[in-house]
Amino acid sequence: MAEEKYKIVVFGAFGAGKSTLVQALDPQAKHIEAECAGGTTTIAFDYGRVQIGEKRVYLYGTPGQERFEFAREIIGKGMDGAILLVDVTCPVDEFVEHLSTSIIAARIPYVVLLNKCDAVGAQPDAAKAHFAGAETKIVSAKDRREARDALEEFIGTLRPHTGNKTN
Ligand SMILES: Nc1nc2c(ncn2[C@@H]2O[C@H](COP(=O)(O)OP(=O)(O)OP(=O)(O)O)[C@@H](O)[C@H]2O)c(=O)[nH]1
Ligand SMILES: [Mg+2]
Repeated sequence: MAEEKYKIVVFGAFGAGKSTLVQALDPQAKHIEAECAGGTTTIAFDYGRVQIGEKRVYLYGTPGQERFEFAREIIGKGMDGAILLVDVTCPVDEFVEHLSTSIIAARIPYVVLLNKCDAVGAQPDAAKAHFAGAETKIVSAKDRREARDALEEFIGTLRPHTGNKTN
């Protein structure tokens, strides 16, 4: 049986935890980052691979800064599914709305992962209500088990891709 391949792209605002999620799912993950106030930020993309049984998942994390829209468009090409990662320690803003609208417009299967639920001030219920029309799951991207469970659950809802996806 041919190995099933999935390209999954993680979207989310600046600092939502996309790199943390990809790293939790694949400790060998690579990413290109730059120094910024208070830490680092992704300036190109995160890349990781995860094996779930017969399923090979290629994970791409996007840069969260608004000015990297072009990079998000390139990285998103040919994706089989999208993860919208939302930081529940701050209110959902216009940019997160824009990401959500873009994913829906592209008719890509997606899940909203409500992140940083372990943090002080987390308001997962408010975020869950905001995305009431979508599949949502409460996680902490820092928790490898939770991250893995969320990915497995999402991949289980997708149709297999057996084309010529590389990497
Ligand atoms: N408490 C807590 N902190 C988290 C969690 N996930 C990420 N963080 C922290 O949030 C900060 C930003 O995480 P990143 O993974 O760099 O966020 P990002 O979405 O990749 O950021 P950009 O690439 O700049 O868009 C880091 O300090 C992480 O340690 C989480 O589940 N819980
Ligand atoms: Mg990042």
